[in-house]
Amino acid sequence: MEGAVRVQILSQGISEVPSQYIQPPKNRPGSVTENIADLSCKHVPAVDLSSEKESVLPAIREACRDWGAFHVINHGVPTKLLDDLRRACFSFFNDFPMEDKLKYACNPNFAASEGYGSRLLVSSENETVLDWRDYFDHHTLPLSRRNPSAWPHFPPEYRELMANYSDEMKALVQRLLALMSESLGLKASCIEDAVGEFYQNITASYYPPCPRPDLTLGLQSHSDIGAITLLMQDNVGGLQVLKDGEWLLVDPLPNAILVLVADQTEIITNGQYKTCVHRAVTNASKARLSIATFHDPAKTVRISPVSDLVSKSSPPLYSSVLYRDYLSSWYSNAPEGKRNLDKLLLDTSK
Ligand SMILES: O=C(O)CCC(=O)C(=O)O
Repeated sequence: MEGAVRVQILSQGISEVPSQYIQPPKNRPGSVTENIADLSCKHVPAVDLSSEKESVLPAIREACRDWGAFHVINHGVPTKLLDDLRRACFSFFNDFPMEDKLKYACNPNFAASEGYGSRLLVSSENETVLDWRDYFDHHTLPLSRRNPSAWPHFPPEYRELMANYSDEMKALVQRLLALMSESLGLKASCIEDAVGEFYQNITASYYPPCPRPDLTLGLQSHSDIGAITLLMQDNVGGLQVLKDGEWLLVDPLPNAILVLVADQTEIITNGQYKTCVHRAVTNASKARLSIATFHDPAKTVRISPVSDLVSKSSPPLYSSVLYRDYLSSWYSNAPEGKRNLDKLLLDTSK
């Protein structure tokens, strides 16, 4: 079954990549240098959450407007938990037999199904080029969706670490959404109220070394579907964000967490805060790990620009959308940057 092919297996001992992983020239990362410093001349901003609110709010406002992304430092999540979870996830992918890992294989017929997988989209029709990536997707919140027995039992500390991390990410996201709301002059609960109860998924992505980083992508260009994503990566590097038409590498910042504004927050803020288009490139020598924590609305929630950000001089830029419909269009059309969000743009010239 094609859904069961793992990149980690096919990457072993090859010098060329199979044709279905070769990107069309327009999507190729160009010559990928192993020296990350060469590529990172512009940096995603970093916000120190231990600073006074007077300096945090403008920093967040600027980052969400100009980048749709920012690192947070001094965020309060224990460094030991970040290190331990990174190590446990890497160990799952790297140290254990494939036959044991495949016992956790996700269902390739359902989008975002929980478990060990390799393909972002269900239908091969729309996914003509595959990502150079394996992943493990965990359904973590609300608690009614959380079933740790569906997560790896090796290494032994994996499940407990993942559950603790999920709780820490929820608390951090609540704090960040409050700051993001206040930075727009809205009441602190405004964005969280618009999103409603969080549907949280955690995806650990594992990018095996790739013999042709110039022809492949670890993860295709996309913006995240939900409201807000928190991402941690290891020190290998490979995440790029699209800024003013240019792909910029995001330097791994030790112990920082990267905040990515996602599509629903762009709608809720009526375009004041921008979703972040990003992708992952591969490299020839080192496996790379990232852990993304997505916070999405329930499928039954209707998302629209908040009334406080809409006026005669600032009309709604997006039509409202039922999150269920947004999800199914994203998964059936393929992301290609943020084209699914662009489809909701209203013509404000009339
Ligand atoms: O691996 C990365 O740095 C990016 C991961 C990502 O964008 C995702 O999981 O959606």
